[in-house]
Amino acid sequence: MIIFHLMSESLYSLRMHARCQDSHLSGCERLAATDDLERLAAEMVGRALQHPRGRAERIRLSIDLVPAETIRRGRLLDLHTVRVDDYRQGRQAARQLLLAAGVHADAADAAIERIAQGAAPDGRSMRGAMLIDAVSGARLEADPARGVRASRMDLTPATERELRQRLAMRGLDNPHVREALVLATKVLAAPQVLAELCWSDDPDYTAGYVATREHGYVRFPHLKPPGEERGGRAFFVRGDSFDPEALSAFLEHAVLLIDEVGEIGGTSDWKEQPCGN
Ligand code: PML
Repeated sequence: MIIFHLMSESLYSLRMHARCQDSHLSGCERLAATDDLERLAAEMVGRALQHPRGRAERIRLSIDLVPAETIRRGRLLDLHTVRVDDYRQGRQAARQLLLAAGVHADAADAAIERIAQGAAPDGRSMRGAMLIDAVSGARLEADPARGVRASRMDLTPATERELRQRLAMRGLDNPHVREALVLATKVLAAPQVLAELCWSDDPDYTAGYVATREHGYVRFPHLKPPGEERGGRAFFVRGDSFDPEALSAFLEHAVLLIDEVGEIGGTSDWKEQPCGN
């Protein structure tokens, strides 16, 4: 549950997007106090230049002041890991969790297949997420190449320190986990979103997750085979009450500063549900 209240200090929103050979390479988001701005901007540029899929040819860095009165606060989703043998079992387990969150089977299957095949029109990974009608499986985003982005969210420095310590105890303190957990927390704060499915487009990183309000952020160490570059995100929405403008405005523009760590749980074995069709 996200609890919102007002901040007293303004912050800067930093957003980086890097491209290589005319396609998306890397992107990230931070919120920073004035004192941290230069350090974080330099870190973002370094990251775009050292990406495992290549060296950035174009880096866009946007920095915007965020007035104090527009900043909301919240708590991270709880996290735990489900052990799966390989990506096929991982996708079955992810599907099962999506169904438990109210996503219909055809919609879950369509999203898994689209991410696996490269959801952008050119068959590559999208920069943003697909918006999927949780009942019909129809794609709802206005621009299927760009998709929808979740932006302007971060941890307070003290929360980041605590999160890193607690993730380190589980061997999970890496940027993939930290950034995905923050992003999923913002996505699930949107009342229209039922669930998120994601796996990485980094060929060396096979893990992914399903995030839901009931179960939090559930990681699967394998949602794709090693070496595979295609990955991405799907946000499942209730088609009957879907308001595209309100959802995009919240995901892309509302500012969320997270000041509380949720539960960082251990690893459990996946158990197939007999009726998980
Ligand atoms: C990404 O970094 O591209 C997405 C990462 C998803 C999984 C992160 C995790 O291991 O929990």
